[in-house]
Amino acid sequence: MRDAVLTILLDNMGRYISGQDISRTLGITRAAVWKYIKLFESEGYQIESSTKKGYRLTYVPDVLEPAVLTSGLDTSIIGKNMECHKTLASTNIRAKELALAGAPEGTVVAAEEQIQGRGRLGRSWISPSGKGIWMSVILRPQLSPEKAPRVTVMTAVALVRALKRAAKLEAGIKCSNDIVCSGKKLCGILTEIHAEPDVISYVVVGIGINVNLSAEDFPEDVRNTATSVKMEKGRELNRRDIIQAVLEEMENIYLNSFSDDNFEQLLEEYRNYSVILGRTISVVGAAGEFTGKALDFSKDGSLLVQRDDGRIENAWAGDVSIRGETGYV
Ligand code: BTX
Repeated sequence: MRDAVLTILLDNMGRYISGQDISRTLGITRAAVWKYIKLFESEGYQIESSTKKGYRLTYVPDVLEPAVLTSGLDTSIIGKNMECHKTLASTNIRAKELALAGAPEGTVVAAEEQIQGRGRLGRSWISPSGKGIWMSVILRPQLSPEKAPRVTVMTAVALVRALKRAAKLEAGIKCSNDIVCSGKKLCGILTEIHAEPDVISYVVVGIGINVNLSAEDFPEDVRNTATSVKMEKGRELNRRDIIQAVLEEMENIYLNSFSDDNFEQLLEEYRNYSVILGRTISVVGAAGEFTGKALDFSKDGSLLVQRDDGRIENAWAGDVSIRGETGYV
């Protein structure tokens, strides 16, 4: 009932709605509505009350809860089913449990804080409480497993578009898992797939966006290579706007640009956002390290690197780290 009352207020954000209308719609007393209003105020929501006009929601605190994140969300699949947690080990772990149990495509898991946030290759992801977007999306694309990297390409493009739209921030793509701004890491993507030999059964796309972190929120070994939306813009942003933009952009690409026919167009946009194409880079992977020129992205999403001796190698974003000649990018 709490969420139902909140949803009505959110759907009428900035407009008065009478206590009577709310009580009639939900079949509860006006006194019960008033109790919920007091509860929301104690949680940081700002609501104007007028004996004649009713209640008007004027401010939504920066909290992650399904009613807040889904109100006004313009999607038909992604985010229609949503779980929000105060603390999780990792949203990817929770999303994989849900996917295995049959959760519908588009299910989103978000957490205020992750205590075992994970990056690629067993690395950790700093995820302090209330300051970032730590979320995972479950998808079930009808794709053969070798095409799974498309999901990461799609997410990277969606993140760049969403940050531009919701935060007016120009970010770039270092490799498909790594979104950067001012030469520092702003977002990370961890895509995990579960597949039968010839078809993907589910993909969990883990998305980490540093929104309102300050330099002190990062441990010293990460501080020089990490940034946040707040550090770039000089002010805090509400995570809801960014989450909704990300989910909307993801769905837009997923429904319109994901087929074999349209993927080339998406890759073109991806190339435009790349901060490494044409540059000399180091590729660090399990087999060692080599330097070369970042030539292009193949149609499966791998990076083509021309080694100093002329040989061309495919580098898969999930398996390697990429470094600039003199630093992180
Ligand atoms: P990655 O392996 O490219 O990056 C991890 C590396 O980045 C770390 O080793 C560290 O050096 C640095 N790092 C750690 N935390 C941060 C941070 N907050 N900002 C910038 N740099 C950092 C990238 O892996 C993939 C990250 C995905 C995170 C999401 S959050 C939701 C979901 N759940 C989960 O456990 N992981 C994903």
